[in-house]
Amino acid sequence: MCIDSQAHTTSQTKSAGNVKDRMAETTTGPFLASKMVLLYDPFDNWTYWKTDLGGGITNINYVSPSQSAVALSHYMIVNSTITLKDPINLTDKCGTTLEFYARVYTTNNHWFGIEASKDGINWDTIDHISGDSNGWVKKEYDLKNYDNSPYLKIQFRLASDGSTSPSSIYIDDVTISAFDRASVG
Ligand SMILES: [Ca+2]
Repeated sequence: MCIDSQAHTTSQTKSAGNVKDRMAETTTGPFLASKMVLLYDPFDNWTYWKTDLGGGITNINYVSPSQSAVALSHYMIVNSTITLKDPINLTDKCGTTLEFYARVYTTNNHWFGIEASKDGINWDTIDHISGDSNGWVKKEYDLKNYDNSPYLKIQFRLASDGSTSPSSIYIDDVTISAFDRASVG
């Protein structure tokens, strides 16, 4: 659901209408709105992403058969990024969420960053993970701060201190979804 001031105000305004209008809202209103999947990627291919160094797809580990995305640390590589190629348009969208599965193993001062951007230049850190996830874990993030933005890019980062200790992140089944604002009143 889109719990923001605009949706709320509209709903309140409509509630001032007659009983028939309110009944119509009850049957067609926000509670029946379904979330739209704006991007779903099981990493069968590398169509939607780009990487600077160290990123790609692999069949070593996966949730949905038979590939996932991976970034591996190597000596002298400080940052491996996996970045959405084309921005997602969230105009008139709300309740935006990001979900994916991750399998994380970081050593030393290496870490896995989940980042989002409204311009492809400045990146906000959504989460910062280190250590061993002990297998695949589902991650879910609220991206409502990006609701209605005409531009959203997601970036996964394996940050390394340049040491030779191995770290790896695997990512699968990335899903970005949101409600259509019109469908929630
Ligand atoms: Ca997959």
